[in-house]
Amino acid sequence: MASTSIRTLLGTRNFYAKPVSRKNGAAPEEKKALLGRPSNNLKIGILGVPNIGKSTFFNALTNSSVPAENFPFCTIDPSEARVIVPDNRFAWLADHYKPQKETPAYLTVIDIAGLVRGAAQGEGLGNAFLSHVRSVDALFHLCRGFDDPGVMHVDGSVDPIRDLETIHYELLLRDIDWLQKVHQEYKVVASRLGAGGNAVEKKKKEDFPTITKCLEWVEKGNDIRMGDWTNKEVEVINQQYLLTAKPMIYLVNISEHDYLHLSKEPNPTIQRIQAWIDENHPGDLLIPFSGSFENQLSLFNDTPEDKQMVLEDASQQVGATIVSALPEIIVNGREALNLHQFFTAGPGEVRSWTTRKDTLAPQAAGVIHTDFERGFIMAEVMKMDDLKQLGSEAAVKAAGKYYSKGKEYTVDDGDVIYFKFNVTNKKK
Ligand SMILES: Nc1nc2c(ncn2[C@@H]2O[C@H](COP(=O)(O)OP(=O)(O)OP(=O)(O)O)[C@@H](O)[C@H]2O)c(=O)[nH]1
Ligand SMILES: [Mg+2]
Repeated sequence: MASTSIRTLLGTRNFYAKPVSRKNGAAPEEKKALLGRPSNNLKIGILGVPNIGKSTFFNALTNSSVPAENFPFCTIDPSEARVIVPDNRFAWLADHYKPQKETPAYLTVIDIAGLVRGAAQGEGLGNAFLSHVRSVDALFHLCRGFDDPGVMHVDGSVDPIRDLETIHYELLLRDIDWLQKVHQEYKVVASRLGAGGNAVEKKKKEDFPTITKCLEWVEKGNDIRMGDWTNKEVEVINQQYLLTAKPMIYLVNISEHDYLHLSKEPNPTIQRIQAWIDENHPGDLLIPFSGSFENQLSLFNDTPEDKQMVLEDASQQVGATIVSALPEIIVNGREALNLHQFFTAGPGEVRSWTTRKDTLAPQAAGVIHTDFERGFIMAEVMKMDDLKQLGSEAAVKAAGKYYSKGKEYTVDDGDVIYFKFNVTNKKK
């Protein structure tokens, strides 16, 4: 159960304490540890209140056809699909090497059931829903900004800020409940443990101050991801799978008319939501899109020329360049997950490989094959800009920009790598 302090906050609409900007504070010397799972196979979930176009968006984004009907909780079980990440660097490499096979990077997207007020206490799909949120690594927080009397809203009216607050509040409540339980458990261990205890108990005692700090932070109405945590604290936080630790991108589903006229007419809905983000979650990204427009465009996914014609027609009609919002959404989703790409390139295959930001060369090699990591000798690295500028691998070598990197090398986003490894280096 939530504490009295948060209960008092609950009655007020704007219950968020002023978050501390992540940019504040002295620049730490060591590299900041990342919140979230240390995996290369990360997923982004689509989150929001019911019946606002989440599945419609998912279908348009991933070329799928999950049910998207006009009633709340149309989605119950989550659907998962992969979508190609648009990447000019990959396109350039494919064009340059003209390989037999091209393997781009994918983003894994999950369509989650709608969340209603009271979910943390079991309303709607309640805890089942929250466990779906728990299983993803970042969130597209979708909200409804379109008026359509034909599409019902669970709370009776279109009010995106109310909806955003509903979701934030439920995620926060869930974290508070969770942290209170953990705090209670660790407190008991910490108070009865002198210098003794087994390794698990000692760890709990050691982590207790961080859990206390996190609990105090969320009870004041703050998201975990808005905090300025030390690397040691991040390690503790990452073991708790907290919902408010997940990166979030706000997607506002506006009408087709509003989307087409975005560059010409100020949009009060978008402005209001942007102001709300600036006040409550500074630095988070907002991307407007139109579910119905993207849905129509997706009908032409197999005929890109026709899709282009539709976009050109729309551009002519409104006198502005109209593009699909989906590429920007996908690219930013990948960014929110802190994913990087490195490339292997040759006449056989050009391939984009996904690692988490700050991955060392041997672990990046391990994404290709465990043997590559086990028998890692070196990474031969070209920087994408050098390759593009100098025009060929030979020219990069001649210019002395073909680098040999050892096991301490942190792979950069966009590196083109050839790994050298020794397969006779048997597992111990
Ligand atoms: N006018 C309009 N209707 C939309 C738009 N996007 C979705 N809808 C309609 O809204 C209804 C709900 O869409 P879904 O995509 O199923 O919504 P959802 O958020 O996945 O709903 P749940 O799974 O029940 O939470 C459907 O009737 C859609 O056709 C849009 O951009 N404009
Ligand atoms: Mg749905």
